[in-house]
Amino acid sequence: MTTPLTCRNYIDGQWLSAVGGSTLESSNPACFTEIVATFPRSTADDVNLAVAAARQAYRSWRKVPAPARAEYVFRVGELLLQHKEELAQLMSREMGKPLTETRGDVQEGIDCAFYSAGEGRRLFGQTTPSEMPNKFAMTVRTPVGVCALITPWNFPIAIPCWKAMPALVCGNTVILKPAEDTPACATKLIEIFAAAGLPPGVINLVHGVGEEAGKALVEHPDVDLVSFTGSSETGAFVGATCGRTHKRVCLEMGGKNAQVVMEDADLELALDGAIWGAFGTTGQRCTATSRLILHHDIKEKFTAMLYERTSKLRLGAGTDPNTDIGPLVNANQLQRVNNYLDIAREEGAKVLIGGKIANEGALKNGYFFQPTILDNVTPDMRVAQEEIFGPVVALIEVNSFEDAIAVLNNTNYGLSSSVYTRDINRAFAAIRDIEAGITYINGPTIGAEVHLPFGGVKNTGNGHREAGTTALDVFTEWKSVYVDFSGHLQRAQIDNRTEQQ
Ligand code: UN1
Repeated sequence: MTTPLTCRNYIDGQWLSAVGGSTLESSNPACFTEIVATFPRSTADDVNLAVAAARQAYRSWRKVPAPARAEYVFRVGELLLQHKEELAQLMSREMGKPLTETRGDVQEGIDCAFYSAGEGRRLFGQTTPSEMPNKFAMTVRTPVGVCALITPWNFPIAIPCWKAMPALVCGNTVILKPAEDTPACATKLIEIFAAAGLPPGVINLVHGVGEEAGKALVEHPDVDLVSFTGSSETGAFVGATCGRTHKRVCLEMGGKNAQVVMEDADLELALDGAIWGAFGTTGQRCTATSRLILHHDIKEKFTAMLYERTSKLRLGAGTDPNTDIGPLVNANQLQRVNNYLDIAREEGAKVLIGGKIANEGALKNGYFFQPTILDNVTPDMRVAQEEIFGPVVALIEVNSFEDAIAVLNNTNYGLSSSVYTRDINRAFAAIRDIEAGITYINGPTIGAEVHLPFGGVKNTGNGHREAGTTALDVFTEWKSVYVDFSGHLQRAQIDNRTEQQ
C-alpha cells in the first residue's frame, strides 16, 4: 500500500490547506480500505481567496497576447505527455477504471492541449463591409473574466482540460473545483499547469464538496462564468443560481444514450460497439450506451451474442491489466445502481445476466457490480428513461427503422446516439432525425474527439458545446467594432438613404 498523498488547494501560486483546516480523504474504489489522498475541505473562505486571486490575475492575463497564452497550454500538453503513465496509474487507483481507459483519459487532455494551443494563433473574428463609405466593421473575441470550472470524477483529467485549456487561451482566469472522489488526479494536473509556468492566480484549485466549496463558487458575485459537468439535479441548481446572479453558464448533464441495431447491420461490429459503449468505464460515462434498440429480426441472435460476450467480462481493479471492468466509483453509486435493479424487477424487466453487487473473493473490498443486461424493457420504464450510470444495458425490441428512431428519441436527454446499419439511406435519415448532440453511424455511443463539438440537446445541456471551436463561444464574448475614417458623422440607416427610400 502506498502512503496517501497530501493534496492542497492552489491559490495565487501557493499550495494551501483550507482556511478552516478540515480535510477529507479519497479512497481506492477497488479496495476501499486503501486511502489514496487527503485533501482540504474548503469553505467560502477559501473560495473568496481564490476568486480574489483570479480577479487580480485577470487584469494582466487578458492582455498577454493569445499566442503567448497558448504557449503555456502547449507546454502543459508536453508535460502531460511526459507524465501520462504516472497519471494513468494514479487515476486507475483513485477512480477505478482500467489502465487502457485512464491512458485514454490523459490522452484526451493532451489532445485538447495541442488543439487549444493552436487556437491561440486563430481566435478568428470576422470582417464585414459597413453600409457606410469610409467605415470599417469587424468582430473580435474578448475574454469573459473569472471562470469557475466544476468537474466530475469520471474523466478526472480530460474534462478539466476541456474546460481550462480553451478558457486560458481565450484570456480568462480559472478556478477549478474538482469532484471530491478524484482530488489527487486534479492536484497532479494543477501541478503540471503550475510547472508550465503560468503566472500566479491564472489557474487556481479549490478542493471540497459541492454543497460547500462548489456552492460558494457558483454564488460568488465576482465569478463571471460557471462551466459545470455533472448530474442533472446539481445542474438545475447551478443554472438557476447563475440565472439569478447573471453569470454565463455552460451545463453538461445526463444522457440516456441508445445504440440501434438494424436487421441489416454487421452484427459482430455492432456487438463490439455495444460491449464497449455499455460497459466501458463501468457505464459511468454520460455518453454510455444504456439502451440497445434491437430490430425484431436480429433480436434473438444478437441477444445471445451479447450474453455470451458479457459472461466473459472480467471484473477487477483498474490497475490489473487483466481487468475488463473496474468498480463503480463509490458506495453511493453502487447503491444507486443496485436500486435501479430493484426498480427494473418491479417494472417487469428480466435480468438476463448480472444484476447483483459482486463482492466475493478479491472483489470483497471494492464497489463492484456485475455487468448486467435487462431484457423485455419497454420504452417508458424508468430503467429506459433515467440515467443509471453503471454497467447496465436495457434491451428494447422494435419492428421498423421508424420505430427505432422514435424509441431512441423518446427520452428527456439528447447527448449521444448510434445506429448500426449497412443502408446508406437509413444512415442519413438517422443523422437527420435523431435528437442528440452526437450521432455515430456504425460506431458506439462513446469516443468523442476533442476537435468536434461535445454536448447535447434537451435536458442534457443548455445549448452550449464544449470542445471544438465551439468551446471558444463558451469562453469569449463577441465585440462588434466600427472604425469610421470618413472624418464626419455618418448616421447608419439614415445618411445612406434619400427621403423617398
Ligand atoms: C463524459 O462521459 O462525461 O466520448 C465524457 C466519450 C469521451 C468523453 C466522455 N471522449 O465517451
